[in-house]
Amino acid sequence: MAGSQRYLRYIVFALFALVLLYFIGSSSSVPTANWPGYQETTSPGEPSTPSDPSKPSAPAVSHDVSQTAPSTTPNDKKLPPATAPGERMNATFVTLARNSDVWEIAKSIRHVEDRFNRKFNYDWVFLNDDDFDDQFKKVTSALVSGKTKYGKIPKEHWSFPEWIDQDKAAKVREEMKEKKIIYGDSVSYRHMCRYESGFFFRHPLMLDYEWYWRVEPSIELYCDINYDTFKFMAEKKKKYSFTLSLYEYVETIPTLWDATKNFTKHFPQHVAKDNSMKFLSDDGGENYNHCHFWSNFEIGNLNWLRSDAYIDFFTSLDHAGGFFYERWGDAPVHSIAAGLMLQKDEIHFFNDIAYYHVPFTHCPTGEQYRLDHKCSCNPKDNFDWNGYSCTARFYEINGMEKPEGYEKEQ
Ligand SMILES: Nc1nc2c(ncn2[C@@H]2O[C@H](COP(=O)(O)OP(=O)(O)OP(=O)(O)O)[C@@H](O)[C@H]2O)c(=O)[nH]1
Ligand SMILES: *[C@@H]1O[C@H](CO)[C@@H](O)[C@H](O)[C@H]1NC(C)=O
Ligand SMILES: *[C@@H]1O[C@H](CO)[C@@H](O)[C@H](O)[C@H]1NC(C)=O
Ligand SMILES: [Mg+2]
Repeated sequence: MAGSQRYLRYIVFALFALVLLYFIGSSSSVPTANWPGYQETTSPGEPSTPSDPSKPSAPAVSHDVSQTAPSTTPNDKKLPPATAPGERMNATFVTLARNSDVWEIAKSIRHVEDRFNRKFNYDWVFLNDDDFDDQFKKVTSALVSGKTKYGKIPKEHWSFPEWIDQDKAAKVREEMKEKKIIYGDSVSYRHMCRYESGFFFRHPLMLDYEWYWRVEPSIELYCDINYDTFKFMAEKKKKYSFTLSLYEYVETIPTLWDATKNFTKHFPQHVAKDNSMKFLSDDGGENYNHCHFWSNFEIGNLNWLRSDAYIDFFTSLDHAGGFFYERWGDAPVHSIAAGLMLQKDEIHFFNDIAYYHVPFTHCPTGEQYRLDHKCSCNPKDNFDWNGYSCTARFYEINGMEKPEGYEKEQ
């Protein structure tokens, strides 16, 4: 008995010695610095590893460390609180995605969480025409700080309406393929555009919310957002917002404006008096200039999209058939709706949300702003004052003064 006890004590001691040696060894070897365990035990301010500094193990503290240590400066900037205080809005993020988008949406979520949502913990709704698989749910729910919800799109919202002539639609896809129009031959892209135009805000999971922020796979955010953007929208009485605007590819929407004019003729009551027609048209509404807000980013009001005005607009367009006979995008559809049916001052340009969706970047104009908000975008990449952007026009029709230094970015 006594012998086996001594034996046990010996093993325990040997193990302790091994652990000690491991710590001393790893504190000087570069690659292990990435191990979470290592970082935890050596984070600044905490007592360091159990090595005795008087022991000859000192050489284990390598010359690298002793040379760099005096030159490191403590971060004296005040860190923001982990979570913003105050009440939350009735709001959610929303993403339409396929299971195969999991890693690209994972990147997007990480950007949104790091720059904004870790402070606010808003929910995130994921929608798909198929069932989400376990991996998609596991990865995304681990990344989102709020609740995650997963919805399947009902078949009626992701198929051809009965009034669509299938042969005519197929012929168009063939022609567009020959003309090499992007996504011109895709059926699923058309369902996607129609869904984002007319249905996502009516999905049962979305009925629980008043505000949404749309996020697509592979987007990036480049500056800290330190206030509640949903609350801002509500307080300023905004209904729709954007970060990038540009001219739509004409070949995809040849008759969208005709369908719009037909709508306003039948529903003049839905047209706002102080609207943004000047953003959409250079001749008082006769022709569309193809300006639109890029809808892969949107913060908006769901009750507006669920209003009679918007639903009548979508239904009218849907019957005209352009989602299938042409290739109408949800961006011009949302933009025309916002431009005609909202008051001018209900549309907001989020200059402070630095955003990227291939191939365009919105990087806020003004160096001090970028420094204060820890922005990582190159101001040279900013698209706002480029000739293909419609953002200068938005400034002009709203009598807004362009930010200082914009000329240098043209
Ligand atoms: N569930 C599902 N989601 C889709 C489908 N097609 C596109 N989406 C999603 O719809 C959104 C828009 O699709 P994208 O492929 O990004 O279209 P895009 O932004 O015009 O083009 P990209 O430049 O390729 O990003 C994204 O959030 C996609 O994940 C589809 O067939 N099924
Ligand atoms: C959030 O908004 C939706 C849509 O307006 C509403 O039905 C729901 O009751 C609201 N929830 C809360 C908690 O206010
Ligand atoms: C014009 O709009 C009305 C009402 O939405 C619709 O009934 C009619 O079919 C439309 N006409 C055309 C040519 O799209
Ligand atoms: Mg996209």
